[in-house]
Amino acid sequence: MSEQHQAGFVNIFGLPNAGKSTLMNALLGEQLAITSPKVQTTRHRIAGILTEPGYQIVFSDTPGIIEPKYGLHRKMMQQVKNALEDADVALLVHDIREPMETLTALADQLRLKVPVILLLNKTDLAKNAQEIETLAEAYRAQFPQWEVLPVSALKQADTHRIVPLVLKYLPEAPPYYPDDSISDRPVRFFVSELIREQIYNLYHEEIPYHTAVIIQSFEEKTGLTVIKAEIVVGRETQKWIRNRSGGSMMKQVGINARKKIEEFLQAKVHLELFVKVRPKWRDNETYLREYGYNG
Ligand SMILES: Nc1nc2c(ncn2[C@@H]2O[C@H](COP(=O)(O)OP(=O)(O)OP(=O)(O)O)[C@@H](O)[C@H]2O)c(=O)[nH]1
Ligand SMILES: [Mg+2]
Repeated sequence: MSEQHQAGFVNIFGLPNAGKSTLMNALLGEQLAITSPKVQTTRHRIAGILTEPGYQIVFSDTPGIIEPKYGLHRKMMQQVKNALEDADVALLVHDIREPMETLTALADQLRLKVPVILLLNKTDLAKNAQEIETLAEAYRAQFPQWEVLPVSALKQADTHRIVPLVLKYLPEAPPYYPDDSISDRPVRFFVSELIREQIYNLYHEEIPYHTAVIIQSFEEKTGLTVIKAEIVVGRETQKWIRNRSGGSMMKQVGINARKKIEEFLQAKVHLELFVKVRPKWRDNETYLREYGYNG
């Protein structure tokens, strides 16, 4: 008799800032998707592959669901739609501080055809266990067709309960990827994301939303990886160059990003960053394609 093996696609979706990327990283035990306190941090759908004896789960982290305002947003939402259509199971991540009604609208909008596991996230911010239980009961009553599980992605509380729930719905199938694959994205993509993460974490207000990061060259020399990256900005601004205390913010982005890239590549890295001004790139089809937002 052949051994049983389950495999399938699990899409992680929800509102901006719900904790989707933090959750995917927790499930994989690896920082694959970038996270930040700002909404709309994730711009691309990213697969993270979990391979264990008996099963392989291909998780997809997606951008938060928003009302599209720019060409960039439309591309992001198309990626969310695509991700939903090919999922075996959907993990719907919901910040417990957000009202329940936001999910009602979302459920209608997306007309879910796949089984849904609703993750009530950020339980570490609840007052006590009773509050969490009361919330969970209310969501179960409202969405009886969904599995409801309270978790904290950040503190990894009860996140170990997610995979067993997913396996209830995953079909029997051979693995889709070799057992040493961790993602569907090339190394360069992760390098550009790690730079973008620092921009999101260090710059305030609107600035990160006007940026894209492009890796121009990536050379592995003996003992050193030399990376040149361009930071595309929507408009010229002094804020790019100086922070409040007059220091160089871009320099700090470079220092922090290099550390994260070295961890990721397990190699010494020399990182050079250049700023390029391209007004209105977020609405320019050619630029969007060039920067990898293919929809
Ligand atoms: N306290 C707490 N914070 C969390 C938890 N999960 C995520 N966060 C924080 O919430 C913020 C957003 O997390 P992300 O993982 O970037 O959220 P996201 O849903 O991927 O956001 P977008 O990609 O912008 O749609 C970050 O500051 C996280 O550290 C949690 O369980 N508890
Ligand atoms: Mg994200």
